[in-house]
Amino acid sequence: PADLVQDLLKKYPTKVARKRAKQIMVKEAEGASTPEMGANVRTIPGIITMRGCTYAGCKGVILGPTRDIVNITHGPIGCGFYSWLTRRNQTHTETDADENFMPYAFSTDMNENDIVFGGEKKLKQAIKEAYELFHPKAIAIFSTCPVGLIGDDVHAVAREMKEELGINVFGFSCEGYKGVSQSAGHHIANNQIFKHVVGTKEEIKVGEFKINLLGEYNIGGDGFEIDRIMDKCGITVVSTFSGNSTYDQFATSHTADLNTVMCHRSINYVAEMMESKYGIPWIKVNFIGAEATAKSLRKIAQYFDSPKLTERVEAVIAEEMPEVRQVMDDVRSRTEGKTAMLFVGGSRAHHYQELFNEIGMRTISAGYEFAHRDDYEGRHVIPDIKIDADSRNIEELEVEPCTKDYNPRKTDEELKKLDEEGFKFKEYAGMIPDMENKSLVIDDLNQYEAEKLIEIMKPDIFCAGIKEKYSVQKLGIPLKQLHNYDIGGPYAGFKGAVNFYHDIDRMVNSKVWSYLKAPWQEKPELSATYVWE
Ligand code: CFM
Ligand code: HCA
Repeated sequence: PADLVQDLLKKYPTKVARKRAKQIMVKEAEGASTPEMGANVRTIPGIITMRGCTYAGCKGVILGPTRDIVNITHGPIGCGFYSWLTRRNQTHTETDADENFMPYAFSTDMNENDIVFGGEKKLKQAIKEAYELFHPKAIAIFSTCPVGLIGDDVHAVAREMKEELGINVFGFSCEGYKGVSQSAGHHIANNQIFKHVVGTKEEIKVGEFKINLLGEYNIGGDGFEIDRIMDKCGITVVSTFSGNSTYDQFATSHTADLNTVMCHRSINYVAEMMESKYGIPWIKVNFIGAEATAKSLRKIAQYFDSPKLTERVEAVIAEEMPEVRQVMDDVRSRTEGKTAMLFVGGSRAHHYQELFNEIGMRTISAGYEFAHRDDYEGRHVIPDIKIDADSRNIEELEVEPCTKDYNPRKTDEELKKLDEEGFKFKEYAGMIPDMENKSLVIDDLNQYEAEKLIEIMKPDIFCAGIKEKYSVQKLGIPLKQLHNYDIGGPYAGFKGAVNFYHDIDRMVNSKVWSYLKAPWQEKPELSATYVWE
């Protein structure tokens, strides 16, 4: 693998190679100390990155899947269009009378005139128009690059409109260039939702075991499958941030007794702030993979420490697993030993390794587009992460315990008991510890390196997004989109695992890929063989 890294870097100018080397790592043997992973730094100009922008992370990712807030993009129409349901997050209203604005793309459609004379008037007009047409509970404004460049004050407009219309109106300074990737957009989104919405309404959903599901965005219906399982277990999901969510779910989320975090990268901020302000502890969970789902359910049951819940969770697992095992074993007979590469976002490159393991497939290389060091190495490295100018750009909220609603959910004795049982709060071990020895970890992979990696390591499947899909498939390697799932999904929970096994089986065992010739197959001088030890 060390030679492989040299191979990947040798075409680069020296300075570029030196920078990229910090973001490429060979997983060392178990127990050996993990070197620092370079992450959350600017992409080198000229490199074709897989990343997206801060606006995409705020508007598209975090607020995109929520249905009854009118989300207005203040900017050119392309930004609004790009972030409009392109991630295939689904939603179901509870009754026909409930609002669902997700099929709409609201935008101020900024043009040259607005850039020269300012866009605030147009923004006010758009907010009024949206209000008159839809009478929503809330309106959110999202800033695109030109907004920050010309200095439109979206927050002043929001305050004025809130006063005038009597509904909640708030803005996001999530200009595309604000951070080094979409990750900055998550943080900006989390801050504003926390400041303007969380804790603003009294309890609506009651139940004995109440949780929030943080960092689950209902791509391909994943959230529906998790809700089905929770329902069966008798666990009440007060709010989901933000798959299939509503304004009232966010507003009442402080009434849950446990925060469970799926995508650590995008939402650990909300989990932390809710703990400080309301005393709600958080745990990391993962519902990608049948075994991981069972483990996460057991962890939730352990937290609530109720024999009734534990019994029910065990009964659900016992009921769901036989079908999963049957398909797992059957598919495994055809997928065992095949290899995968995963280069996705800030959490799925890790989570999906579980599903591949379940059908005997090995992840030989993986990486995130925009995760931070803690997502690679584990949360224990957070105190050592250098805060650079790009991160300092993003507001860090000071959060105090709420005088009205702060309520530690567990007594000291209860915490001690959990601790003795080995129960860990606020823990995320990161992707690298779960990876096989000698696998290759690469942050912010780019087009050039992707092609090179495929040429050398020839995986049986490559997982990434739409920008990578066709260039990879032209190399004769099937590409599974793990952002929008192509047309598949859900992949979460028990039923999702079954769907995934079937889809991967079809892809890695299809003959069609062998008919495609990659450039190095036509010109053997481009060929190389990678030997896995
Ligand atoms: Fe979290 Fe996500 Fe992801 Fe993400 Fe994303 Fe996404 Fe993703 Mo695309 S919040 S980090 S910014 S799990 S949109 S639903 S699929 S890159 S791995
Ligand atoms: C985003 C959204 C995205 C893009 C996916 C892709 C998503 O980053 O703005 O490149 O295919 O999941 O839709 O991550």
